[in-house]
Amino acid sequence: LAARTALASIDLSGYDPEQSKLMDERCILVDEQDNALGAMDKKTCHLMENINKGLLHRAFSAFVFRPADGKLLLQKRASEKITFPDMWTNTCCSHPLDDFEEEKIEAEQLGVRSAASRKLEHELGIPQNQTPVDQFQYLTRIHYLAPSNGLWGEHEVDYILFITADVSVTPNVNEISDFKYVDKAELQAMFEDSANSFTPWFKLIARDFLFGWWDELLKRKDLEGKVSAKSL
Ligand code: DMA
Ligand code: MN
Repeated sequence: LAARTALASIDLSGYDPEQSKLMDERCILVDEQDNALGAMDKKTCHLMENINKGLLHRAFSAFVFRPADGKLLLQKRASEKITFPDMWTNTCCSHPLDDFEEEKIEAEQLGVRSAASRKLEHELGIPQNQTPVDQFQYLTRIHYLAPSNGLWGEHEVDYILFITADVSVTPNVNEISDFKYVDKAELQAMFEDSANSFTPWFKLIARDFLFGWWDELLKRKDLEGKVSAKSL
C-alpha cells in the first residue's frame, strides 16, 4: 500500500508531549487475513486519511478478571490520549510493536501476549510477573474500523485476550484517569448511564462476545469452587 499511495502525516505539537512521543512506535501492518506486511509508525497508522486508503495494523484488547469475584477491571482513558480520550474501556489495549523481536512472534499469539503484559505494566502499573504471557487466554481476532474524531481513528486486526489474575494497580496518569472493577450488572448500568462514554471497540466486543464469554468464565469458577468443596 505504502508503495502505491502517498501517506498523510501531521504536526503533533498541539498534543501532550508524552503521548506524541509514543506516536513514533512502529506498529505491525497486516492485510485483512492478518498476514504481516511490514511496519509503520503509530501516527501514520491512526490518521483517518490513511485508514481510508486501507492502512491496517495489528492490535490487542486485554481483559483482566479478578479471581475472587470474577469482576472485570475497566480503565478510563486519560484526557492526554490523542485517540479516544476520556472514554471508559476494557482493561488495556495497544499494539504489538515491530520494535521488539518477541512481539513479532505469531506462534501461539506470543507477540500480542508479550505486548499485553508490557502495556498492562505501562498503563496500569501492573508488574509483569502478575500477568505471565502463558496465562492469557486467546479468544478470537476481530477486524474493525472506528473513527475517533475527523482526524484520528482505528483500523485493526484486534486479538482479544482474557486473563484471570490478582493484580496490583498503580495508574500511569498520562494514560488513565480512573479504573474500577465491575460485575455484569454494574457494567450494564454504566452502559445505560448517558454520562459515560465508551470506546467503540469495547462497545462492539461487549455487544458481540463479552457477556457470553464472561458467563463461561464464571461457570468454570463456580465449578472449581464445587470441586474443591467436595474434596474437603
Ligand atoms: C489501541 O489501543 C488498540 C486497540 C485495540 C484499540 P490504545 O489506543 O489504547 O493504544 P495505545 O495506548 O498504545 O495508543
Ligand atoms: Mn491502533
